[in-house]
Amino acid sequence: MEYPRTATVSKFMTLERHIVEGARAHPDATGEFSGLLHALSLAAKLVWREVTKAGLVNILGTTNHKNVSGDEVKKLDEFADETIFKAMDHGGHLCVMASEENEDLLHIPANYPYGKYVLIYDPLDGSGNIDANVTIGSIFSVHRRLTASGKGTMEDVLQPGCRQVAAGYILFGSSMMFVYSTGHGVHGFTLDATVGEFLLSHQNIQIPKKGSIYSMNEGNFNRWSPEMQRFVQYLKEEDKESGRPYSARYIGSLVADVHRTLLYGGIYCYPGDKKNTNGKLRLMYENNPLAYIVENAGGAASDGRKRILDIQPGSLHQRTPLFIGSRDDVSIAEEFIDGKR
Ligand code: P6P
Repeated sequence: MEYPRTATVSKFMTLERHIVEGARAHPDATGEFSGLLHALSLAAKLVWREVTKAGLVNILGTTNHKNVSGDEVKKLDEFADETIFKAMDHGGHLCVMASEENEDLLHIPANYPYGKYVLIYDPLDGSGNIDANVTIGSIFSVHRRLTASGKGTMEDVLQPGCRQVAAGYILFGSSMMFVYSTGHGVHGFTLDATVGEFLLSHQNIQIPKKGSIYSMNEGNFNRWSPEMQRFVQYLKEEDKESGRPYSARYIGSLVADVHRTLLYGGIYCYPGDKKNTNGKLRLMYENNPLAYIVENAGGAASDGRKRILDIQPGSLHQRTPLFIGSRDDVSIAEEFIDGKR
């Protein structure tokens, strides 16, 4: 007898089952990659547990020191960073890690085996919003190592985004979501806390080809180039045929702003300016993983001129401008930035 394949079964497409079934599509899969993603989902739940009680227990506020990017490190930042590292350091999936919170590479402890993957992550993006209970999140990028064996090196880490084998983010908001891609579509899972499982809620996310929302910190307008200023003015002009004016939405949490852009369409921009020619966002653990996700959903991501995923990294914490979202909107932005409009 076979049980009928009812809708109920598909409703319980857990993240774990999705990962395992995805691995079956790769005959040479060893299960190492599945194990890596599963460990990451566990780390996400551990961070979520602390984030949900942050307002009750005294882990809000700052730790009175700054990270390599000069951002004030809040206690949840540190907790998330350590939690992800400790959840990932012993599984034998990784040869090295790197994170926003650490200047140098994060090496696998000597008593644990090395694996063939590299994990680069932003443990808690948008942390400036923690005290205001605004959506924040973790962002991750996975590469296959380049060196043959042993301790991972900077060569293993500083790979262009087009070589990622997986990327994604975890959203800590009104609900907890795990969004990832391994190059075969973008899929979103929402935590059902009653069973402690991530259940498939957004299968094969496709970003609209063009949107009607723009997302950027216009407080920086006067520092932007004339080309960028013209692009913003264009978005605000009345033109029913092209769907303008666009609506402005800006949360100030990159992972939340990009997630909304992924689902609704439009464009998120963090351009360079007179003070910071490369803008604020970091290539390795913000722009690359988000560009991988958005491109796998049919969108685009560039630094205004060049595809984000084609940029050869020079250093671990380097910044690049970011224009990410619907393909048509990113193309229009590039035309303005290039002075063609
Ligand atoms: P601004 C958070 O620190 C962050 O890196 C992103 O999450 C967010 O989008 C950006 O900075 C906000 O920067 O300059 O607009 O405050």
